[in-house]
Amino acid sequence: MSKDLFRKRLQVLQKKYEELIVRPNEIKENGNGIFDRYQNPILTASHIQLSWKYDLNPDTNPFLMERFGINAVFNAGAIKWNNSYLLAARVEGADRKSFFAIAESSNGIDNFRFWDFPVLMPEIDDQETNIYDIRLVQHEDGWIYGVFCTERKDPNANAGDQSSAIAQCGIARTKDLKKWERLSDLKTPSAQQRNVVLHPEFVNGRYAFYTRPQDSFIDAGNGGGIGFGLSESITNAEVKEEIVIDKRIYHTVYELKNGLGPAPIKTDKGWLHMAHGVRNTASGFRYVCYLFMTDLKDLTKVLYKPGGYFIAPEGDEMIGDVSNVLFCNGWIADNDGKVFIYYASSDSRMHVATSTIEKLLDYVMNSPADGFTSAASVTELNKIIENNKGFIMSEKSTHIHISEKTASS
Ligand code: M1P
Repeated sequence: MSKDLFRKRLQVLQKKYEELIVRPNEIKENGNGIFDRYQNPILTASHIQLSWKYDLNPDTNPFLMERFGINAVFNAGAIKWNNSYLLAARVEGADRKSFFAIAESSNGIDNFRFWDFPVLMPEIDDQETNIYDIRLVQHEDGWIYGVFCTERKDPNANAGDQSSAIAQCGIARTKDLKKWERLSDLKTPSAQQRNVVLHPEFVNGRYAFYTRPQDSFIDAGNGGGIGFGLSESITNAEVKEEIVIDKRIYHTVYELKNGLGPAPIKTDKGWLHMAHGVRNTASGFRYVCYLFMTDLKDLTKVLYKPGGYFIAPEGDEMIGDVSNVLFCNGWIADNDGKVFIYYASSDSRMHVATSTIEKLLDYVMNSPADGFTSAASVTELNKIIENNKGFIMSEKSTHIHISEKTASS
């Protein structure tokens, strides 16, 4: 390709890239009243800077080929920092290795732009193969922690088995999200760990972790559930006892496995948690997210837990590298009560949904809990329908017409 053609192709690529980055995001109308979804994903593989994917030197890359393929951008941790909304995204290369990269936006819903370089996370040993799903936590000890999954080939795998892996929890800390200090991996009594989250406050002077004990890499086995445990130290973190605070239950959206999402948000009513639940279907695993609330003093006590999911993949979100997955490991609560929920769809791209603390508390505290049987669901539904008698809008009216019962109440 001539240098002229090279230049023209580069101009087109740059124009398309800029258009994508500055594209405004709008709320999708007619939401469920609990949160709003937005029209566009906020981060995709196309949001990766050209300088990462291409060798931009016409002498060494005359065809202006992509040299470093990016497959997906998903499962981002989130933090509000210096008045900006930062996402630590899981960027997965075409080579299947994941790494973290920080993308920044001034409003939290669009214009997310990656910083110049991805995070160079120090390795803990030469067996660490893949890192992913970071949770960012501003801890009261003054550090920002990144708690993530670190994966190694299972040393006990049969000869020829190139898939079995051991997942554990990696821990790193930073003051500026650029330079990271790697600490020892978390030790727990469980064979494998994924979806570990650091609680933002000390508990009786100790660091508190939410864990997800599991027996093997894919299956929770006899383990599973969202665990909780304390560690004396963060530099050599060890949870000696895991108490399961949110179990897996037969015929629920979290029967196969579950795991905490981001660190919980503190409210005056309790700690608000987002978690994912997984069930198996004829077309593979289905991942959805649900909310629950724990006691402010006793973090192991679940106060409220609505039945079913809070948010599930819909429309285009259902399709991707691993279809039918909605996963969330980042959210930000602003001081004015607005909440930005950063979720990934189908292991492929990032989205935002917005709500408020007031709405999320209303949802968690007033939505019916799971009764665990069809009969219990119908009984609950009948109560709602019964209570709605007299509040039904007139079908003939094109205006909202509230019955006398409302007017007099
Ligand atoms: O592919 C879906 C998700 O699978 C894993 O989640 P879990 O540990 O709950 O099974 C993770 O690899 C996650 O990154 C991924 O989105």
